[in-house]
Amino acid sequence: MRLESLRETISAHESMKTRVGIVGAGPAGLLLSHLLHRAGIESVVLEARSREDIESAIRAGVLEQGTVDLLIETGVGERMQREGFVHHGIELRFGGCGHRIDLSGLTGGRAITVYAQHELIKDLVAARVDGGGEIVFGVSDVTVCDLDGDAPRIVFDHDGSSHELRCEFIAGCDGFHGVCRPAIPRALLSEHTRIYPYGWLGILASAPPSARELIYAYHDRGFALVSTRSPQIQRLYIQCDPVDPIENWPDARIWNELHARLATDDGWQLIEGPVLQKGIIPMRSFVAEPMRYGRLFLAGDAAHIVPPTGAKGLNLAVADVLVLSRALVDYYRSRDTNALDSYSEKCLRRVWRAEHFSWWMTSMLHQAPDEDAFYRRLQRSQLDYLVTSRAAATSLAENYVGLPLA
Ligand code: FAS
Ligand code: PHB
Repeated sequence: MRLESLRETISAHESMKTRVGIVGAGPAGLLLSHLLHRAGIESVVLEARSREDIESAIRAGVLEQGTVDLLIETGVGERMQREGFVHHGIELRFGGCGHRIDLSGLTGGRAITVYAQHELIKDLVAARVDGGGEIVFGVSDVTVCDLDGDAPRIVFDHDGSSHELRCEFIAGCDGFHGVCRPAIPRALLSEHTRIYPYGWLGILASAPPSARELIYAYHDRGFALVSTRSPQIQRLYIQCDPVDPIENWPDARIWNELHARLATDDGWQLIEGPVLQKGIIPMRSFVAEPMRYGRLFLAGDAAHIVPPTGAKGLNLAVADVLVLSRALVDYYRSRDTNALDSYSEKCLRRVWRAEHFSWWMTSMLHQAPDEDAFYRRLQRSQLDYLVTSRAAATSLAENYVGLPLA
């Protein structure tokens, strides 16, 4: 059903019905809707923001091998294959020297693909709308109801009137600040949090790449990361105070810190360019357990957050909805609920592996204001071990490219 006719349906009946109600049109919600559609299972996606907003939000940039393979296998990877950049290694830079980690050589050929999250969002929205998908943009006052029965509902406002979506399952894909996780009774939910004493200042710059692969730099002044978006647009980050107002960071100061933190003994040069966008993101680790309550299933950032150092956030969302889509297929094909009943436990095993890897990468590479010289020696020892031991490098590589999906 195309968007316009959906509006007529909504306005005519004020109440809609579908099999799976999905709250949130981020990577989790959109990919889940796509995977369900391919299995002939109807869903409706309710999104608070506009299509333009979600297709322009600058966020993640690295796709694991498993994510790439899934997008290609399910028919939404064509532009990613054309416009994304496959990277077979990353560089760890410290003490004025760069050390390449041969991701593909250490993992039997697996790699990462650099492809901006908002580009993936465009591809998924196009696939759903072109495939007759039902996405309602600009909803508000969303409430999920009757989760502990077999007929849950989502009540929401849209275009000035109240609506009800009656469904059989609800996927809470509404991110860390959404309404679905809070709908789980507090007594049943365990939340695990770590707040880091630093954040990332990210910029988009109009410049050619300064390096062929991503550079993760450990420096006394703080962490720095060189990533990319295209031959013309580069993505760079520096560790900063998470509560610093962005006004404290004029472009010249940002470039000065990047030059200082990325300097090498062999004269490598960082190429500057006009800064097109800049912002500061705080960092936290967070896991909510369980990821299910009755007919509500949480997926992606609604259930867990990782610091971006391990490039896991988007990829965990993909892993969750692959498990959930398969479990819903089992249910609708044979009323088999085993996979639904084991959804949370199965997802949390991968979530905690990614939480540990992201915490480990973050703790190793960032200057911690409340840590001492002993801690910094441990960081340097860890880095030296990584670039001199095949076993240590293999462990980093297999986690970074992503462990095989379920
Ligand atoms: P998302 O947050 O992407 O999507 C949730 C959607 O739900 C949003 O579109 C939101 O508008 C909608 N929503 C929220 N409340 C709603 C409601 N009540 N009703 C309807 N809709 C509602 N990860 C990385 O791997 N690498 C990175 O470099 C990286 N950088 C990031 C930078 C920023 C600024 C942020 C915020 C996150 C970053 N992340 C990064 C993590 C990010 O990529 C997430 O892991 C990823 O977007 C998770 O996808 P979803 O779970 O779909 O959640
Ligand atoms: C990005 O390109 O945005 C990016 C790359 C690697 C990370 C985090 C973000 O670890």
